[in-house]
Amino acid sequence: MEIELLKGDITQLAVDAIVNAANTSLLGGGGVDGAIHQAGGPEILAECQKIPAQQGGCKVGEAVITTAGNLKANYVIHTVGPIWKGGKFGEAELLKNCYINSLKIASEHGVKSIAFPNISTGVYEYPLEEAAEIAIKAVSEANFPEIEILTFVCFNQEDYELYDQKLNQMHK
Ligand code: AR6
Repeated sequence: MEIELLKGDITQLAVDAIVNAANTSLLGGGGVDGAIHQAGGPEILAECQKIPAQQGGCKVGEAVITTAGNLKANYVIHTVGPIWKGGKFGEAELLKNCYINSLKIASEHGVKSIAFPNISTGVYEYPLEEAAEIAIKAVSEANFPEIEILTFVCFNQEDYELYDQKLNQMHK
């Protein structure tokens, strides 16, 4: 799997699937979640609303998949990152699970290209450097041969520079 880095708005990407940093209700929110629902239109929320009835929403570290509505992507994969509480509450494992479970559900749907935002590092306050290390390690070690290209999407320059540095160090 090729790993790419991009600075910009994940809602604009023409990839098979974009990942959303959602919350357990799956009913929308701020940050990248708000941006995805706004750009993708009501179809995404309509599918999300059906999920809780079947599965009880989405637990932290897990992932579900819906249409991408009006977006260029075919799917949105909604995953719920952990809220940062200092690091002693299993946050690292839960964050890793977000990446692995998103890739798993993507591969089950024939996704060949996928883009991730920096899950948990906004409203949920996960320290960016640690989150980046977890994300890069998780996807580098994952074995989903059907997925050809993975893009980390950073929304601002500071995050982009940190990811660039970490990718050069960690992803050989
Ligand atoms: N494209 C790419 N990245 C973005 C975009 C965008 N359009 N918009 C924001 N980001 P956050 P979390 C970045 O807060 O910390 C929501 O209310 C942002 O700069 O969106 O997992 C949910 O409903 C940051 O780097 O997600 C949950 O309640 C990253 O996306 C809660 O926030 C994640 O920030 C989830 O919090």
